[in-house]
Order: sequence, then structure tokens, then C-alpha cells
Amino acid sequence: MIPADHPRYSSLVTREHLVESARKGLVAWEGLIAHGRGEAFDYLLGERTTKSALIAEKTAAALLLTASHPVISVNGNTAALAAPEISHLQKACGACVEVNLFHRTEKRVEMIEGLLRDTGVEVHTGEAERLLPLSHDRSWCRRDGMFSADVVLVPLEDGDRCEALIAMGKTVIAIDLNPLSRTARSATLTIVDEISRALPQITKACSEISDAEKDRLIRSVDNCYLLSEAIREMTMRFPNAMD
Ligand code: PTJ
Repeated sequence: MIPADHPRYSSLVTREHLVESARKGLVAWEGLIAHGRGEAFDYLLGERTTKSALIAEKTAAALLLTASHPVISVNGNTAALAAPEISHLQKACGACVEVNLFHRTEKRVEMIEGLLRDTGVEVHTGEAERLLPLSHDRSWCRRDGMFSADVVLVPLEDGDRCEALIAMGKTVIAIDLNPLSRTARSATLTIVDEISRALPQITKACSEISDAEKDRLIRSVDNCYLLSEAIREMTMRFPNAMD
């Protein structure tokens, strides 16, 4: 029982939800460790959407809206933390939603697909094949889904699939609170923000940006600049951290 007046109430509720989702088998146990790492970076960010993250979120909307075959990749943590937000984003940008797991079992794939469907997501299913050039189970995907996508949104990713998708010529948008991660550094565009804050911002931008702004944002994508800004936004808080 978490008291509602606890200063870290919402963070504790999220943790309990993830632990419960791991007990059910939807979230991998390793996903709890990944969440802890994310929390640490979010703490440094001040648990807010920064200016540079907002630029990245608008740019992500522009890339998704102008793609010919955009795909949103969903893993256990993403489904547990943000299934309704995935549903809203899919409606706003028309992307295909496909489950792709590192700790893959058929049972987990079915549970995650079930949760997404219950939340209103149109899930891309069908026969998965080992199509991505990876030696682990993230290589499983659908030929007419992620394999043939031009733009892929990968929240809470591990670095090597991101690199593989880039090597395949795809535009990769990562959501990762760690601006130093291999994923963050190898993606075309990285959103350094918490997933449940990032997705609604992308959805909102989908309905707000003009064609001219889309063009401007896409022409000026600079992931190195956005990552260095994210690091600056974290470190500039340090002198005042004890205030
Ligand atoms: O469900 P599965 O089997 O596909 O496994 C999913 C996990 C998350 C376990 C797997 O992808 C993994 O091990 O990921 P990593 O390598 O730990 O990377 C996750 C990244 O996401 C880290 O850099 C974290 O900082 C970041 N992260 C964690 N929680 C959040 C986050 N970024 C945004 N929002 C979060 N809530």
C-alpha cells in the first residue's frame, strides 16, 4: 500500500505496476533493471520534458507523418508503461505497431499483443521470421512490418538492433533517457525523455505541425546537437541541486 501523500507517489506506483507486470510475465525481470537505469537519468533531467526533448518530439512527429511505412516497435516495458499512449500515437500518425522483444517467448509476445489490443491498438501480427541481421531474438520481425519500414520508432531499446536498423538504411527514432547509450548515439534521432511524457508530445505535435514546419524539422535533424543539449540540460542543474 503506497500512501497517496508520499512525495514519490507516482514513481512508486509505476514501480509497483512494473513489478506486477513482471510477475505476470509481461515485463522481463531484466526490464525492472532497465527501468531503474531510466529513473536515474530522469532524476538528473529533473523529471521534465526539456527544450531539446520537445524539439526531438516534434521532429519525430514530422518523420512519422512523412514516412511511407512507419512502424512503432513495442517491448514489455513500453507496453506496461504506455499502451494507451501507443494507441493514441498510432491513431495520430497511422503507424504500424509491432511487438519486438529481446527476452522473447511466444507467451510474452501474445500477452503484450493482447494488452495492446485491449487498449485499442491495431497490432500488426502474422508470421514472424528472423529477418534482422542480429544473433539474438530481436531479429524476429514481419517481412511486411518492421523489415520493410522506412521509419522505425524504438522506445527503450538495446543498442545493437538500433545499429542494425540504421545499417539497413532505415530512419530510427529512439526514446531513451540515457543520452550516452549506444542506442541514443546511433539513432537518427533520439528523444531523451521518459516514455509516458514523450509519446503524448509526439501525438500532440502530429496534429499541430504545419507542412512547412515538418520540412524545416526534417532538414535540420542533428542528433549530436540534441544529445549534447540533453547532457547540458542535466548538468546545468547540478550547481542548484542542493537548493
Ligand atoms: O521486453 P524485452 O524482452 O524486449 O526487454 C526490454 C528491455 C528494456 C529489458 C531491453 O530492451 C533492455 O535490456 O534494454 P536496455 O539495454 O536496458 O536499455 C533500455 C534503455 O531505456 C536504457 O538506456 C534506459 O535508460 C532507458 N529507459 C528505461 N526506462 C525508460 C527509459 N527511457 C525512457 N523512458 C523510460 N521509462
